[in-house]
Amino acid sequence: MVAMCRRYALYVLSLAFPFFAVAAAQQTTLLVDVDHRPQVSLDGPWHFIADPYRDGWGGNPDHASLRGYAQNAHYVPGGPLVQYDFSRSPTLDVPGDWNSQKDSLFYYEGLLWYQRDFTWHSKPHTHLFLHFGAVNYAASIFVNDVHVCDHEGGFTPFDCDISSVVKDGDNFIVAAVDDTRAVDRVPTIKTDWWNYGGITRPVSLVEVPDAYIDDYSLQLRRGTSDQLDGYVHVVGADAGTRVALRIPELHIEQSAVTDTNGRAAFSFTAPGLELWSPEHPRLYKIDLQAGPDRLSDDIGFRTIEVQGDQILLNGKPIFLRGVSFHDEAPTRAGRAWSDQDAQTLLGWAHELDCNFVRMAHYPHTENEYRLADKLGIMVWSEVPVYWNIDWTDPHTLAVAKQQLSEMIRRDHNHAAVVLWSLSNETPESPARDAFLHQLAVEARSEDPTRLITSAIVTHLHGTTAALDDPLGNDLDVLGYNEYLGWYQGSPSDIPNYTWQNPMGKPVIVSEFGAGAKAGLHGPDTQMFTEEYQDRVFRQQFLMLQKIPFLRGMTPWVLMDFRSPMRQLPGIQDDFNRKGLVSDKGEKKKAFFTLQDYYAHMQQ
Ligand code: GCB
Repeated sequence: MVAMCRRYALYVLSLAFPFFAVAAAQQTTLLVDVDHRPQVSLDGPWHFIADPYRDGWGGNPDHASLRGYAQNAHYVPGGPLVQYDFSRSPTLDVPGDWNSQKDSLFYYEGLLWYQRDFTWHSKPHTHLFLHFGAVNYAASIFVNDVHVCDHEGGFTPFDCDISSVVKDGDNFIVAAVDDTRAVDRVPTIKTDWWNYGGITRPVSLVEVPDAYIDDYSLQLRRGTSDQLDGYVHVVGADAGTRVALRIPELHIEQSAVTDTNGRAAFSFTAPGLELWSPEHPRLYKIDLQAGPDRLSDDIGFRTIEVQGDQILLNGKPIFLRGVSFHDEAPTRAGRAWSDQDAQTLLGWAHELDCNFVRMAHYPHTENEYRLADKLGIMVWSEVPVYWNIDWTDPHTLAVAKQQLSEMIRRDHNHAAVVLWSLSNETPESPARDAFLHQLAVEARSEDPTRLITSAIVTHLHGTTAALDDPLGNDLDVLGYNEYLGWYQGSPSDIPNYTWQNPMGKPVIVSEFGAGAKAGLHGPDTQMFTEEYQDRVFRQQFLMLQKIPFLRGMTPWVLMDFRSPMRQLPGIQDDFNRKGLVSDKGEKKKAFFTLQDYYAHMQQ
């Protein structure tokens, strides 16, 4: 993590931005715990122009004077020729993907320009950041016609320092957002989920003092029950600046000074500390202060480690009763972002008696992680290195590393997060191994306190599942996906399969499942009925309970989600139907079967 503070600011700038031929912008940063800072929300209606021909980037060389939608041009009757005008253009709600807001944009993938005005009165000795919770996929941001930052990757936040361009009074923002799928992107061309485009998470203005805390971490040291280690990183502070850390409920007051890198290190004993666990999700209020900057957070303390094929939480073996889910908005479809979305999704997981969730296949909205901290639900958090991406392109590796670093940086203070996942179902090859090895090294150097995993395809040799993918050598916990009874074989054969674990590491079955249309009933041999799905779950349990090294499961999937790969009319209608709950919130039979199984599971 030490390395991360220094390295972090550099990599965003170094990423090429192949789709945007514009002057280089400043780099972005990522302010940790921005939700606990005072913010001015910029959520609400933003004007938009869909630009499939990319004309806003100056696509027409004969009309040089018309180039650049970054300008806030207005059409004036009787005035000069102007061929766009944001103020006359329709609006989209921010946050929100564009596909689920306008019928005309349902299948739209490409470039779309957003614009909104704001007023601002700066205070002396401050910096102003423009914060985006997530923009899918690539964003180029302009304030008052100045190109302020670029960002690539659709599921992590970024902050642009706009202090030097903001004016006293009226200002405007233009955001060029491009969700074109491409071979060098992460994810790449094909995924089994909807490529929801747009400014999908909240936007705000965040004012901080000239010297400000951009990152911190406080973790329980493995093998102890009261030893806390961490750091606070301050930007713009002289070496020797005093940083105070308080935990009022434990009567702890500590202080340290920044080094030449702006980093103040902490290490102290916290007598009487109560540990975080699913049964007792204890969070403590942590107050930080560096000069005039103050920040608070609610943090839990626990250890997570591996011993042989066991996973230990706070030193004791634990079984992870989980479920996988997409960041899909319950009952309205589209990308999830609100507190209500988080409460519904994690509320269902809680009802299932889960102590664990797999947030598939990319970093979810941060409010889900905060709620998981409060509810005591452990989290598997993943980057969208999905299926067969380009293992040899340096840009692809850079953008995968960037998304991994941003995920870890944003979420490393959430006790709920126990596993960082590097990938999902990647086909075996030496190039893949080399690529994912680099991600594993990166994750370990940035966060040595958590476990590393991946979801791997299970290869079957007859009725034997041999967990021997070489990727396992880089992991602490092996995730294996299998679809016995759906894509592979019949449900009646599932209990005949046996599992081998040559690496001797803990195993999570990270996916199994079957499709069912809510309300479609019939014989349990008929695919897409609730009865068929339910039978697959029951048969899976007969097999899973015989695997001696199984340490958890995250069946696929909590709720139906949109995917253009799922076309069957009257049944799928653009939804992957493997949900235990339908996209309308109807619980299927298998929901109650899993609930019952977890409720009776011996720990
Ligand atoms: C998988 C993928 C997941 C798909 C699922 C399915 O193996 O990891 O993203 O949605 O199968 O439903 O086929």
